[in-house]
Amino acid sequence: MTRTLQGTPAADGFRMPGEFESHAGCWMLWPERPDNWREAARPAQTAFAQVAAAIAQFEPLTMGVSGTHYAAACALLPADVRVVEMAHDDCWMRDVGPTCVVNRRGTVRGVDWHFNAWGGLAGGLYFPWDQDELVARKVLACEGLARYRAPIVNEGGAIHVDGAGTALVTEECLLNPNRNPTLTRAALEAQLRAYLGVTQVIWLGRGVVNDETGGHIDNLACFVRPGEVCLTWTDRRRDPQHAVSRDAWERLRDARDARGRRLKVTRLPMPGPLFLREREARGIVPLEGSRARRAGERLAASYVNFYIANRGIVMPLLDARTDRLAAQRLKRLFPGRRVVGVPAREILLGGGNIHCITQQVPAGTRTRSPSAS
Ligand code: KQY
Repeated sequence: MTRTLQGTPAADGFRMPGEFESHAGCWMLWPERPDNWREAARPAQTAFAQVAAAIAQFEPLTMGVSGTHYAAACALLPADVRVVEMAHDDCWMRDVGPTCVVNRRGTVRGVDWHFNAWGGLAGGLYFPWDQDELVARKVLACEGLARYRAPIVNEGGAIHVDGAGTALVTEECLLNPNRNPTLTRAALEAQLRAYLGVTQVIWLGRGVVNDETGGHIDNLACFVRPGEVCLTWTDRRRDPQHAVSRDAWERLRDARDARGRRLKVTRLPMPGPLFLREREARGIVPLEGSRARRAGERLAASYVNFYIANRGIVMPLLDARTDRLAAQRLKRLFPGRRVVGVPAREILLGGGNIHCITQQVPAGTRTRSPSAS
């Protein structure tokens, strides 16, 4: 069990650190559901195992796996990955895991948002999601970290922070009535201030075209460090993504961060456009109540969906025509880190990418206190 705290992180002197700050480790969940992952999730499991192995080179990695898949997952994962039995509805640890916050003394705590499968019964991706809803609490219990229960629906992929007072979000996602229909923009900002410890929220418009999360920021743009953002970009004017990225670029150009600075914005070329193939669609077993996938539909492919590990970047390889250029840009953006590419089309077919399937636990001086303080 983990201790649930009253109050809020900001009131208690906690803030969400940037992903580029030091980590104690990273958590993932194992892909299993055949209505989202083709061929009984086997190709996705290979891809997830490769991501886990890549991250484990840089920091401790824990994989949550259902009892049914436990032995098979252990056989695919490298020995240095910790495997724990954990029920879940799907495997998007970024969204169902805790958002960790730290204070000046190095104490780490976790925020447990309400989760409704990216839209609940009004456009969500599956039902039920009760096991996903328990994941953050279980991770915090395993880590010995105290928990704040936030009173809003939110996902880790819907927020990025610079760790220095600024949050980056999209209107498409946070203002979607299928998340928190009674909350205004101002009320949502107040919740982000309280639970992330930020003072400035930068609102972009829409997310990546056809992103089934309803426009998560983590597929569109992220902080590289305070004062610096990278943004998914296409020069193809007829591609609907062009207007989306252009609008984001203009908003970022006009924005100021929590310290009043202008942001430096680097454009990361987009792969594709990429589409779901007939053969891939055939391998998915449709289930009533889950989002159907159709051959020919556009995939929300973006290199921005990478994971920042201690001394490393784990990036998705998605398109042989653009992978190298994206990797070069990332190397320039993160000079102190080794860029490792993992073939990630199978993850993309499930609706997200490497950032969406990972969740970091920041380094602290007291991450495992017995009283979960
Ligand atoms: O963008 C993310 N953080 C998660 C993607 C979820 C896709 C669900 N099929």
